[in-house]
Amino acid sequence: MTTSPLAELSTHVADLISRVHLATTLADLQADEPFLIGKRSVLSSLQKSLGALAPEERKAAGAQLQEARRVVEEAFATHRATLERSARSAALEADRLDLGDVVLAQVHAPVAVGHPGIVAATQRQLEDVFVAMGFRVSEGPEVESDWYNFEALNIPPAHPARGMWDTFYVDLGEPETVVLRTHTSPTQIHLMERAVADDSLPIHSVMPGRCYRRDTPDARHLAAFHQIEGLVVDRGISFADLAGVIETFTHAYFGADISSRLRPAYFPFTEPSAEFEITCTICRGDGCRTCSHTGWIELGGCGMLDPAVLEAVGIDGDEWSGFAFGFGIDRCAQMRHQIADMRALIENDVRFLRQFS
Ligand code: FA5
Repeated sequence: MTTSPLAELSTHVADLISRVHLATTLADLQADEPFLIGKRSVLSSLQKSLGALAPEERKAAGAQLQEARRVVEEAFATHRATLERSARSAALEADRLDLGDVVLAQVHAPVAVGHPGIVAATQRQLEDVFVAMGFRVSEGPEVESDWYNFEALNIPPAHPARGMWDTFYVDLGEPETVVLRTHTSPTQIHLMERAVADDSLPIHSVMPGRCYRRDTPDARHLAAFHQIEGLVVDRGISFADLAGVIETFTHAYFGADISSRLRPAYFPFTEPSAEFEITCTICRGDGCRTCSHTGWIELGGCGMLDPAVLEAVGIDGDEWSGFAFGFGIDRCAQMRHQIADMRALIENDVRFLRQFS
């Protein structure tokens, strides 16, 4: 009687399964695959030997061998899944960033507390000075129509005075009809229109806010800067009232030792007009780079309201008169804190900013 080629099958299956489990890495298992379930496996040799069996025996032996192969392949797949899982966890573990130390370091580091920027702080101080003098504080939009920024201020299209303000236009509506305001003076118009509509004259207001000009930044200029506008509309107002307000403000804000002066100037919306200058605080009047060696720094412009402006907003110039002024908040901050170059205000160097906390 011949021994069946499958006589040792269960031993082979047990051997193959324990060999599967001997592999401790995916690479080992992969390398052994041909010997475990592939062409070089004992199962494949047994498959070939079945050919020698009688047909009726071959069928039963074939089914037995197929079952044995299923069991070994299942053990192989299960072990491969286990090895893949542990390989993934090992990779994740290797990538893990231990934040313990970092978090601890942050908890113990001193926390830097912010504070209002120097320009914002200056704006508040200026508002306080004017409120103490009896003014109210109002605000207007930064994006204006050509009418508010220019026309209502007696600057019609193509007027040569438009060259005084190098303008950023907003791409809205008809070309060159919407602007980033070049000064806070259009807010005067809004205020006067409102006072006429509400029948609430007189006006004693200051209007701080951001303005934009296509100016090349230098020691005294920025492209986005701040002004504070002043407007008084009342009965019997004269140039002496304007000069008194400017003088009182200068001493209240800069101190008694800083002088101011008014010099004749031209603005289309005031007549007469003046430029308002103070002693340069960097050189105390001796002359330096910041004041272009003049000893004086221009803070702003001012003047008596031009009758054409009163007419544009519907105020009776026979009954009411007034004055307006507008000056640079950044320029005030620069002079008050003796900052030689205004560009330092926008460079965000914390060593500079910390000095003004
Ligand atoms: C005006 O803007 C007029 N609207 C002022 C005015 C108001 C006159 C009311 C009469 C009545 P001017 O262009 O000179 O004027 O600007 C006034 C001030 O704003 C300047 O003196 C300066 O302090 C500040 N300023 C102007 N341009 C800049 C700039 N690019 N960067 C920083 N500050 C500026």
